[in-house]
Amino acid sequence: MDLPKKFIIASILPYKQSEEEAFLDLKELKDLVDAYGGEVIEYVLQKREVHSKGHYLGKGKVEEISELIKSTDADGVILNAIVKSNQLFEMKKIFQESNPKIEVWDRVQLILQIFSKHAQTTEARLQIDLAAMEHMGPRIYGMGFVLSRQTGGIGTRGIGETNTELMKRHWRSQKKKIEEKLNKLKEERERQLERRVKVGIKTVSIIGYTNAGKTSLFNIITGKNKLVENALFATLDSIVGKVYLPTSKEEILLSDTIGFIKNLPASLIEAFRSTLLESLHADLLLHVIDSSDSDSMRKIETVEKVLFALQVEKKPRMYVFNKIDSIDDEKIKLFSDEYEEYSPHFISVKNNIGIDILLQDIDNYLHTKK
Ligand SMILES: Nc1nc2c(ncn2[C@@H]2O[C@H](COP(=O)(O)OP(=O)(O)OP(=O)(O)O)[C@@H](O)[C@H]2O)c(=O)[nH]1
Ligand SMILES: [Mg+2]
Repeated sequence: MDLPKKFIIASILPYKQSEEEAFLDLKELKDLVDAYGGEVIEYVLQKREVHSKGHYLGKGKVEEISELIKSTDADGVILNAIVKSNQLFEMKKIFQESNPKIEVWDRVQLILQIFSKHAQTTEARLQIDLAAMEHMGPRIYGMGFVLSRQTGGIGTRGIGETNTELMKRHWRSQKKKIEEKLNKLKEERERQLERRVKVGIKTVSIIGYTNAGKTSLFNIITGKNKLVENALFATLDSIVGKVYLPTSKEEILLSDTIGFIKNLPASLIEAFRSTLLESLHADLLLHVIDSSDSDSMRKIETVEKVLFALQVEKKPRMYVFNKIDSIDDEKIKLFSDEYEEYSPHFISVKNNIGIDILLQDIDNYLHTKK
């Protein structure tokens, strides 16, 4: 089956949300569609507070989208929210009258599709499949999500629309299989970590919103050459590299991992918990921020919320404002006042500014704390 490429994006605008926020949300959804490799051909906005039970959007909007599907070559509809799978299913049935091949996704499904495209390791693929199965429930087999080879997804397509009981049973047994495979991999990871703790190697972890420049920072510090891309979710796996600190000459480990984004359901955060394990056990977190992003403060908050969900909100962290080649001094002053308690650093990986001082301060931090 071909995955959809041309999308109509629909968003509900709650009355309390400002136009500016709504615009930023849509912009991010468009960036996500770009990262997926698709194209946005129409936007549909609906102003209403409570979403309609049966098919999420109001009747009028559903009709409007049906007409748009007929008059364009759209083969996908994306709702910019977390939507129940039965609502998506109901909408899909209606939209199929306009185009039998239409797929209807919510924001999470789009993110999962991007994840599954970028996942490199078996573990990442299994995690994504598990998150998708949890998010979509047994309806997953009829919702255009292709499970990876590791999960044994081949040959299961199509059950969804014919036999509900069979589909549920299959879903349960597949989910169990993935969980077992993941547990084995997780144990291996934990053993590695324990060995490191025993040897006494300190770890510093890079975290932050997607596209902030985390991998760029990781590369410049470790001398590695991991993929850097101006796209959301270029990195999905955890990577660890060795670093020699400038003064103490101590060898530490630096890790880079998946970026965060808002509106991620708990199941996805849970699924990536083991990928984030390195960060969860780190001695210090470097929270990298794209300072040139007009929405950076809201993104900082999102990251803080995810840290809270992962129960690591008490971990010491430094805020590392990246891309200062693209902002003025006034903005630097604003950030340094606002986030004083997080020992803000200002860097540009692009122009190699501030990296030495950052490393020196990491060294100082690791050697003065109790
Ligand atoms: N102007 C500017 N751009 C930068 C700088 N550092 C990184 N970038 C760009 O920002 C984009 C994202 O960089 P990545 O390092 O892939 O970001 P990331 O945080 O690892 O992103 P994900 O892995 O997708 O979450 C790329 O296009 C980089 O070239 C910088 O200092 N200045
Ligand atoms: Mg990255």
